[in-house]
Amino acid sequence: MQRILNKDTVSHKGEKILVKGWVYVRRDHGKLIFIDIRDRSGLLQVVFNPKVSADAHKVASDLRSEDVIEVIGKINERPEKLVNLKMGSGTVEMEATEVKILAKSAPLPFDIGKETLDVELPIQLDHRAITLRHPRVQAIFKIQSVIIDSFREYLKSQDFFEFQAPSITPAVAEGGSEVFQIGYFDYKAFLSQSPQLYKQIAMSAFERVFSVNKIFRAEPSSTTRHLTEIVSLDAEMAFIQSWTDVKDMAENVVRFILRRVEKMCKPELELLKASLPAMLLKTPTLSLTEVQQKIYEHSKRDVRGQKDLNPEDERTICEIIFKETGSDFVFVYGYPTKQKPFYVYPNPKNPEFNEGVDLLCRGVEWLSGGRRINDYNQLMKHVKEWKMDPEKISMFLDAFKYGVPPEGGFAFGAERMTMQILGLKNIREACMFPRDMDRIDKRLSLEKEDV
Ligand code: AMO
Repeated sequence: MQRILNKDTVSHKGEKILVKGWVYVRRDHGKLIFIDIRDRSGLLQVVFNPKVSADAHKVASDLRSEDVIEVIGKINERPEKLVNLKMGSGTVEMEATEVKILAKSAPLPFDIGKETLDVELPIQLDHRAITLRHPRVQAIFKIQSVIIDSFREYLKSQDFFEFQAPSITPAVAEGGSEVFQIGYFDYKAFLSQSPQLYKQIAMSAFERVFSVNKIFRAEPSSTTRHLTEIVSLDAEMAFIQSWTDVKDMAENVVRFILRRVEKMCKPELELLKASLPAMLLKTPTLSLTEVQQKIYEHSKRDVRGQKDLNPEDERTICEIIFKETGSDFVFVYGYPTKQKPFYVYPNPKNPEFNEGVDLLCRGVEWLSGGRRINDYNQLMKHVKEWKMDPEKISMFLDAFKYGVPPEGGFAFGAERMTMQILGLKNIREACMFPRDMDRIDKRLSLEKEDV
């Protein structure tokens, strides 16, 4: 007999079919036993009635959460008052005639059969193999997969070419100390902080490129918005007229992603009680100086002249913009040139400030990008001023030596995007296997205690 997925059982009413999956919840109602069986498509209620099969009922009475079973039975329509619309198969149930145990589960450390997982996040992460089975947790990663697919789909529709960036690099692209140094045979190398230099090289050959790559940041602090291993969604495009072309492309990508998530992830969004962020036809766009002035006027906190926005500033400006316009997004451009990496294009009218741009959503920055320097001599000047070793980035510099048009690009962190779209409180919820300064699968502090 061929296996039918739970979600497809509704089109097999009156038929005897085979389903397979994990015991999600078991309820004993006197003589009747109800089991919600979970497979990759969702849940199905199976009823074990001793009058229908005494053998199947006997097996069912010993089943535990997460036992893996296969069941043969008849699909019956549920009486109207017992229809459960929260379940994809909620208009039907199976009346079991045979059941076989494929694998037994050990007792679970906590109950995962409830609608919300009442377990603190660190404990959830300690037991990731189990918590990944919870429908709410699964919904987060189903949506994340749609976000990443949609990023690819939109950029391909705009004639971008996907390339693979390396993870082992000879130099630090983004500057700063957030870099993991690795031993590379007898040499020193780094885990990639960003595919930045490689996407610019690839752009110089293919015009429009994107990549979906792991990046690594040695973030020395534990916050709700930082990971050490991140999925970076990067794009770079040649022949731009202005940094605003880059901003507009980024905005179109976000709009497309939001539309796709809305269309394809309705049950998951409902399960997570998530409402998508509001994006206007034109996202409000302000310079850093204007943002700082607004923060001053609204909250009397004087951050004017600061080199960057801190997390509180990001939250405040998002609140102000939401109140003023209804937009959950705001672009902020024009950062102090010296504050940003060497490749960012200084504003020709006011070179103290650059043509870099960030996109904030619901209080958190989730994208950076902007126009880049494409003139070789100007780039070399910055390489010197930023005290970089030209030898280490010679492949990158070669691209510019041999002619690169005006260009720019941007990058999103997939986890930040997922977190902000779904209104999650901690970025670790938006990463299947999060790494931070305290955790690589297990908590490192616990490892130390073991030693
Ligand atoms: P930036 O360093 O701002 O820019 O990173 C781009 C985006 O990556 C995400 N991100 C992170 N997410 C979680 N944890 C972290 N530690 C972390 N660090 C970064 C954020 C951020 O907006 N090369 C430029 C991009 C460009 O100009 O194209 C860059 O890496 O969502």
